[in-house]
Amino acid sequence: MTQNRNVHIIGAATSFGQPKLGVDLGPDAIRHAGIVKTLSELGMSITDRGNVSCETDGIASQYVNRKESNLLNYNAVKSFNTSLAAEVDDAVASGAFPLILGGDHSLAIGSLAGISKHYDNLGVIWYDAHGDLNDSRTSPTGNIHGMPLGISCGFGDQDLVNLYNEGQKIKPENVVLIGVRDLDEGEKKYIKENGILTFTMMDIRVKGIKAVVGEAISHLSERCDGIHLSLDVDGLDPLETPGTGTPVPGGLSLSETQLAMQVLNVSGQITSMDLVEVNPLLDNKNMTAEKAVEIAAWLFGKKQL
Ligand code: 6HN
Ligand code: MN
Ligand code: MN
Ligand code: MN
Repeated sequence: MTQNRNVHIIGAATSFGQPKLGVDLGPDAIRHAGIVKTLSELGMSITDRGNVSCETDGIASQYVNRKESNLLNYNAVKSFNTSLAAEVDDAVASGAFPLILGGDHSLAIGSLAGISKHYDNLGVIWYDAHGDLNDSRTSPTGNIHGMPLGISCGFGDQDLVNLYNEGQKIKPENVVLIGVRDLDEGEKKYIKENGILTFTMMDIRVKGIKAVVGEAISHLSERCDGIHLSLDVDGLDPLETPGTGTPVPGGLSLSETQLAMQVLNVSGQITSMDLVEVNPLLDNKNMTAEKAVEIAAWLFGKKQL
């Protein structure tokens, strides 16, 4: 299989899933860092569909509706993701590879809702320092960006679980976590109870990133009809990607991430991607957005030589 070269960029300029300002500027920061030019030069056909618009009361809702049902900006997250799901669904229906730029990770609720409609057994690689498997009871923060993978697996608030189409979007056995090093107690329990294939940073230090990504691909390719990559830039070490809201030391280096993306590119199995949690207000001269562009370029076949 070769990777789809027809790429639709979708800006998911949301910060509703967490309280820090600026992550909604992530999609434009990644555009400024040259995502369209870089991927075009690799021979991809790129359509930038712009930023998803939606009916919320905008950024003001962060301050006005501080908490609803213990979940920060619950209504805004729901309505944003409903709009995003429709846009992503349309991109996939047109035959494109959707590349969703974030924005906080709560956007994966909508991206997975839109994409999973087109697959019977969508696989997901979650490249992240976190598991994003909380629900309103296990969450230490009430921030929905710590919940999208759990919600997509059918766990948690049922209105979010049933967003865009009824029911669970992905099966826990079709999920692989890579780079984890900050899990909450409820997330650890969920991983164990559901047998989610998990590669912590310690596993990566022992096995090497190439072997880990190889195992992830072989686990998913035998059971899945497509593989979505959800890449949170905090999966990398904060020295590489400082412009992000929940940095955790001890992460993947840029060259490990390069190797991971090259292994995924060679597999030809990745059918969609989220590139999330880029916050230019926390960044140093847009370097995190620049790294995000590099990461996407490797996934789409950029070579060193
Ligand atoms: N992210 N586990 C913490 C929480 O608030 O639930 C952190 C979540 C971070 C989420 O980085 O996408
Ligand atoms: Mn994270
Ligand atoms: Mn934590
Ligand atoms: Mn995340």
